[in-house]
Amino acid sequence: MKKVKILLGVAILGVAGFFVIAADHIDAPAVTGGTSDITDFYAFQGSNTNNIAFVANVQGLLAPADTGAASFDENVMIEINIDTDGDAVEDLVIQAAPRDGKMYFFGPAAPATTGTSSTFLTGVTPNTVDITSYGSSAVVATNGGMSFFAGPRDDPFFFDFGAYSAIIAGEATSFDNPGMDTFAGSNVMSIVVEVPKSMIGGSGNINTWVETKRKQ
Ligand SMILES: [Ca+2]
Ligand SMILES: [Ca+2]
Repeated sequence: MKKVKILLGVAILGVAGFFVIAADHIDAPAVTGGTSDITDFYAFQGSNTNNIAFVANVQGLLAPADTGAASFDENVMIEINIDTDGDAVEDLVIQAAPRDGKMYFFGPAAPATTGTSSTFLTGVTPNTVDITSYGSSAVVATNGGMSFFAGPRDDPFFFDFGAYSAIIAGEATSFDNPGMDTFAGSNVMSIVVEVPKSMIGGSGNINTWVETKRKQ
């Protein structure tokens, strides 16, 4: 489910019909708990049938008391990759990077480089949204049929990590009923982009994944 290089996080993957989820809480040591640590990636139909929404969450397990001080890292780019022709190579990317309280979104557009290295898209005008502060109503920016959000959110992921670990260790054979949501009450830093499917193109089936990349 996960490939890690030093300073690089990748949450994979998903095929088919504009609905995918990839999960990746609890990460490899090089990025665990860091500002580039991906928790989850979601893609699903947007607010109408013509749109698709992408959600990338990082910096998981933020305690409420710590969330107000959490921030996106200005040296970390979050890149949403979209493969539209089934070869598992991105044809389009959406890139997000913060500066001075705003999140800048580039694309979707064809990347100059594919794979593990990325450069910011050139020749496109980024869209911006004020990063929502913890406890405030969501600030959403819209432009050209696209919508953008960036800020802390309650982690929507549900998983009983304690029971999972016990099963893996051979100390249990099944999950408890009810289970315990390890992520209940914890927060993530989230970016959300909704775009018209017409901007994605292709056959309607896509592969999509998210990467975080630290400035070198
Ligand atoms: Ca491709
Ligand atoms: Ca890429």
